[in-house]
Amino acid sequence: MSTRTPPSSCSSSAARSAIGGPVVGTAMDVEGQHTPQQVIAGLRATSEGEDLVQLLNPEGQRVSHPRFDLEISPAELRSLYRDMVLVRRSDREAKALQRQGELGLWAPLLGQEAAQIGAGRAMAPQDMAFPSYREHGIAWCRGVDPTELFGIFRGIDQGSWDPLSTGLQLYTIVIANQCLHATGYAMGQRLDGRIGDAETGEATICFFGDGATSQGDVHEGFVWAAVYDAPVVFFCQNNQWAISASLDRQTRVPLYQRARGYGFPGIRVDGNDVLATLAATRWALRECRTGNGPVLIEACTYRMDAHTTSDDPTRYQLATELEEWKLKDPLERVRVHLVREGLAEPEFFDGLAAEADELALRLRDYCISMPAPGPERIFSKVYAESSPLLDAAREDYLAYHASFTDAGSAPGSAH
Ligand SMILES: Cc1ncc(C[n+]2csc(CCOP(=O)(O)OP(=O)(O)O)c2C)c(N)n1
Ligand SMILES: [Mg+2]
Repeated sequence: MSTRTPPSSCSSSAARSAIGGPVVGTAMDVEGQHTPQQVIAGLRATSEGEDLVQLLNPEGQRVSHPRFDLEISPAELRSLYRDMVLVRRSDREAKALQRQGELGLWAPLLGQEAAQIGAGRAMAPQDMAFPSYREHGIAWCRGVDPTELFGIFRGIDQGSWDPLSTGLQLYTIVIANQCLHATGYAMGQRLDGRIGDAETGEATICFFGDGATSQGDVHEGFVWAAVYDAPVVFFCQNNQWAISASLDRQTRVPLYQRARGYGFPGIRVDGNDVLATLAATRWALRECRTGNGPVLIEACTYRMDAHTTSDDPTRYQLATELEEWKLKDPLERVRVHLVREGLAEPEFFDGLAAEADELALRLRDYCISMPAPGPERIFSKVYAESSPLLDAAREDYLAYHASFTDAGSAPGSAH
């Protein structure tokens, strides 16, 4: 490709196609209007761009959107805020537990609460979610207790919840792999005739990151989902970074516009706006349940902490970038809105703070007293059914384990 163009953007005006021409549907051409630096800066804007769906701006004011609106009661608004506060508190507690050696690793969600609570609360009980490894807010909405996530991050199990009864598949570490799983599952929903009604039909929602969009699995998932009209919402949390690789290393067009090339709609929402995320995801899931899937949603947000607790973002992220995003904090704008509009009393905030403290204490108590699993567990949790080979390996390993006189020094001991 001979022409290199500035990277894509969360601001539609900055986008150009990979061959250098303007992208259909964008407001203006780049040349003569923006320097490459301005275009890159535009990548990180959630509050700009004419095609960004936003219903609550960073200042906490309701704004209207011609296509998406939301009738929401004060009680529902408080409930969304409560979800975000409690999910953030669990996330912060998990990080502290990791720093104290109680968890092996943690993948923080700080900054992505609105994207996840909006999407999670848009789901109906019969819908199925396919997460990656940072979807703690989705787990919360599906009724999976944060303690269930701790087993994975303490390294003692591979996920302990029931995907069928919760409507949440297990975490996936292999980047983008869940896009194939989700597409296959959604194709099954269609083949089983479980779609057709916006309320009672079923849909699938698949969560992945901006970095994942460069994986072949996303492409394959998009193609199969499109040509089989699979009822799947592809929900991309564009948090601007894939570990240390910034968005301009993934794409030359805004990610939501890629849907067009596959033949399904793509929507870009302010991922720090819980109302916009809820409205757009509700719409997309209803489309899928009706039989009009798939849909791509790009939620523009920001990872306000490290990629994981093993990462040091100060090596590659500018502090000023983080400071800019703090002004778009997903919780703060709802809090300001609730206060300014008189939709919540001080007692509500005090009660919520106490509830968050209680939750954090419960999580900590659970984590530090989590029982270590026996050495046989890795043999019972990988395959659905045993085999002679597996039986032999288990017997060998248990005998080896038993040969240690000091049980605490045996391989596989948690302490
Ligand atoms: C197939 C594969 N390649 C590489 C990795 C290592 N890896 C873990 S997370 C990550 C970045 C993912 O970034 P993104 O999709 O933007 O998700 P985010 O972590 O930002 O939520 C990479 C490359 C992996 N887990 N799987
Ligand atoms: Mg990312």
